[in-house]
Amino acid sequence: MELSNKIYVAGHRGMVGSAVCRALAKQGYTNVVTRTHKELDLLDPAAVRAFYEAEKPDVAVIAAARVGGIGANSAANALFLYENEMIALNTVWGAYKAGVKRLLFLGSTCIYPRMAPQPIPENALLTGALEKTNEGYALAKISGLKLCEFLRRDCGVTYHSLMPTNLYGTGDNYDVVGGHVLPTMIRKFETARVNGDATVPLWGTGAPLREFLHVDDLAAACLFVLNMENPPDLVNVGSGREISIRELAELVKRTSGCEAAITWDSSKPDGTPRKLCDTSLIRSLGWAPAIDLEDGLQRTIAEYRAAVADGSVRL
Ligand code: GFB
Repeated sequence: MELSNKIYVAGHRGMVGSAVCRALAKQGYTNVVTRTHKELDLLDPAAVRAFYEAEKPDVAVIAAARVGGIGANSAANALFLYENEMIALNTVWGAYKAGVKRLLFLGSTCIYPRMAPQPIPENALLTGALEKTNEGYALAKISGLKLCEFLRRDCGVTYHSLMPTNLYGTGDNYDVVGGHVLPTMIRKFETARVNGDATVPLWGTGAPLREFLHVDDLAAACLFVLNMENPPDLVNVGSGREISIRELAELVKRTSGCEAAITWDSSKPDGTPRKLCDTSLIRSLGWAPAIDLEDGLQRTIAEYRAAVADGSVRL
């Protein structure tokens, strides 16, 4: 990418899009185009086409999505499929029709089969059945990445995808019903610490294994692949470190300084048993994460406390 390139970041108010905007600004990119949800409805194909025709960006980064944790996904697979499918098709197809030559599409490692080999290599895609709790989201993201791959092959545009593992960090959503596990744990332990509660209720058995990546590491990976002339179609991004939900709970509890006891509600879903992505491809290309989970967590809890103090916590 050239510093003079006009770069459209879709979803700039979300955790991922805002991290990409911060990383671009830090690297000296000043020509960044954004639209709020109110200004541009990404579910509306005509509006998206008109936006691209008017702005004609050189590069598009698609970080817009309806996202949520296991609770939000499993309660609304239809909505997650519909909205994410529309966002993916409109933003990718619209870019192509307006002559955008370069596009990065962001997905999630839930696109891989539930029982994929671990760590999950990129070529595990479409080799087995998906995890049911987030099947709608996964199907939409698979459509988006396939559309990029087909357009690249058929029409010669450089459209490619990154599949990040579970993310956390600056600008996360702290909704305890629909949110992801890590921000939810931060909020639950912090609330219990402040209130002096005796217990913190968590979901499932604590046995599932997950991998976590700080969103600033993902943003660095986005710029890394965008600066490659010929990036692979599909690249995993992760920390390479697996941790059980039980161990994660102990780590968040310790970092927060909370003394409450943890209780597990096994009527709530565990989701996929294991989801560690194989990051050998991106590492072989020369990228590695810089923020380990302990440091990232400390920083995120400090940011959460500051947001609570000034009333800006995203829910
Ligand atoms: O992050 P999370 O909601 O989603 O949950 P997934 C991860 C694990 O944490 C599950 C457990 O095993 C949950 O049972 N968990 C324990 C909790 N306590 C809690 C809690 O209080 N809240 C939540 N939310 N979980 C999502 C997908 O899967 O990951 C999305 O649904 C997306 O599509 C995203 O791919 C990255 O890791 O299971």
